[in-house]
Amino acid sequence: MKILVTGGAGFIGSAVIRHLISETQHSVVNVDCLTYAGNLSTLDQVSSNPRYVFEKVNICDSVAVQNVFEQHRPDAVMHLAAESHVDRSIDGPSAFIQTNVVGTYIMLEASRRHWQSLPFQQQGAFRFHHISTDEVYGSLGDEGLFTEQTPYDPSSPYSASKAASDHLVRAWNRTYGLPTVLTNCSNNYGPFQYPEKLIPLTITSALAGKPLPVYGKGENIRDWLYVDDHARALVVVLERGRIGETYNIGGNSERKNIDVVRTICALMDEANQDSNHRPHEKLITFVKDRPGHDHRYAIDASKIRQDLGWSPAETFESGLKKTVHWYLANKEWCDQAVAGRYSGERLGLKG
Ligand code: TDX
Repeated sequence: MKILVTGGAGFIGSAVIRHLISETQHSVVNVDCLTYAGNLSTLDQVSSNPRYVFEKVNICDSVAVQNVFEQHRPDAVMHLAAESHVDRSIDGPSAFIQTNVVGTYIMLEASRRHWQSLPFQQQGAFRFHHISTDEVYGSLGDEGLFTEQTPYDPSSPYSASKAASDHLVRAWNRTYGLPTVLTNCSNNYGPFQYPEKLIPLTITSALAGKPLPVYGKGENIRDWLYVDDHARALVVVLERGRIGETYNIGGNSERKNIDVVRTICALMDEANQDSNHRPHEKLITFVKDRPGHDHRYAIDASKIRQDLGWSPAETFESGLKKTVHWYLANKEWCDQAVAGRYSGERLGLKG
């Protein structure tokens, strides 16, 4: 199958492409406009493969998107391109509305035109897979889990834009019959994540001996999913998910933020015995809370496990250890990713 992947130079998209090229026979057309968070070096290990092509295209450019469909005639779309950082959405929501809402609309319309032009048998096999987040469900209290039936209740401009895009995808399925599948995942972590998100920011700041900002009291809970487990789940859903269905994907790894940061500090102490910054825990700094900060996310992933046989391979402990070691071994990648763009400053307080 030829799969058009949007956002393939990003953190999750690049993990999906590495998985598709290394572990399957599918071919890939990577459509990415290379924003600050996009980085083609994430694809070095697969980019010379003849089953891989890159198209530098912004999904908001409908003419360029149309050309990509006409030129490559994909059998499926995996739509991952998105602005993803909650704090940036608080400071500047506009890019989130453009890319996540308008960009998804443009991808849906181009997919619909393309799908309608396919011969009848190929129409049935076509898929539009929209990759989304558990943040669309809002915040949990201390009990309960997000299921596929949880009502939408987004809190941030980011999660509201993803919720809007999910609604568009369902509407294109119900109204036009476009064969869609939708997934909502919990917090991803792993190699190549842009060092603005909690885990890579904590690791890179600890390495540099900089303060480790913990919002509020660090009591907020996230449910962590190793990115390669997520990539594998996405391909399972694309290949075997039922049209019109939604699947939640989570790693069964709920942790308080403060515990995540402390565990990273302990791993850094162990890995970097000669560091002057040991014990890294002394760098932890409690800072003003994020506006609209969701208390807890936790995914019930029983549907994807029961219907499609997927479950995560990594525990949080094994995945976090791999991640810390990856960042320690790839300091240069991090330095280049942020150079001239981001220096670890606090984001999300302009609201
Ligand atoms: O410096 C920090 N200190 C801190 O305490 C940062 C950057 C975050 N936090 C807290 C806020 C959250 O409770 O850590 C938690 C995780 O924060 P982020 O890494 O910003 O992720 P989150 O806001 O939970 O959203 C992420 O998961 C769902 C992704 O960014 C989204 O794209 C995804 O949809």
